[in-house]
Amino acid sequence: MACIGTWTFSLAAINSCADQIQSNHTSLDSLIQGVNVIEEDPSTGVYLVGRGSYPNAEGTVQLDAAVMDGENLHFGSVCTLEGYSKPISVARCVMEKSKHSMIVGSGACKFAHDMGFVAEPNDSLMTEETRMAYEKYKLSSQSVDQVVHDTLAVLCLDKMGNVTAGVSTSGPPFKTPGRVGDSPLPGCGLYADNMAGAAAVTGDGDIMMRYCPSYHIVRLMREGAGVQDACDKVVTEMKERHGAPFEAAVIALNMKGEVGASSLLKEWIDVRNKKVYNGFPYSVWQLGKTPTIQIQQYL
Ligand code: SD4
Repeated sequence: MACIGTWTFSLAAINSCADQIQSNHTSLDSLIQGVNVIEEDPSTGVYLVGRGSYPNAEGTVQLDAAVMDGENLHFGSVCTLEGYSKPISVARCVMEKSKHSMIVGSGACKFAHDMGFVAEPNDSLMTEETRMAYEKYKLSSQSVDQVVHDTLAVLCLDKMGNVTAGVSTSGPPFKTPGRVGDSPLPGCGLYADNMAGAAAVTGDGDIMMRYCPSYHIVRLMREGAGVQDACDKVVTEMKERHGAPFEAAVIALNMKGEVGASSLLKEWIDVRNKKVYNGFPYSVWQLGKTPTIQIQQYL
């Protein structure tokens, strides 16, 4: 039993997942509940997740999310969902209650409504902080001071030996309306397969999606690679092929509950408290241990 999540702000999700998994809930139920904790918290929206996220260039919050069940390779995602704060729950419904794997835009909004989710006005998904940032963006036509690429990705392994991956993000602040990143794409933002384990990524999705890193990590594990080696190999390959620096970090979990992480980040500054981390921070829980934040050094 184990779970791992991207960045420091995932700790609340990992705490929730650890509690749920130890209470014999499935990795799928535990993961959705853990991700919902962050999606619903307006104070973590500035990390580009759920309520309180930055809007797109036209002032509309558009969210992407996905979930993948390693037991049967079932997958569900929503892209550019407007008016709903918990996109991963809608993604779960796509996986379990529709005959499709991905629903986007107005179709995703209609699907969410049909599934019983209650739509909110765009304004209630924003906070004073993100409203002001958007006003500043409109005046200067510039992005936020520093382009951020945070995303919440969580991987869980339950007592029954099932692994699940989930991702939720708004994408970059003031993105082009309709832009979809790597997060809701299977094999890119996330992948889970009980034959090997699960992986997920965070960073510049416009670049990372070209490398299908999550599938690649899981495939390497399936072929016998250790979880850390698989992460390092895939990140090294992206770095070499891309040539120029970009933001990328990966997390992975194998069926023994061992975790790995790798990144191209020399440092990460927490926008909330300005704390500087020398590498890529992530949260992890493993059976018998307390959930903690660990830091993966630049590769
Ligand atoms: C994306 N990887 O949409 C996600 C989240 C992110 O800037 O990096 N946003 O590209």
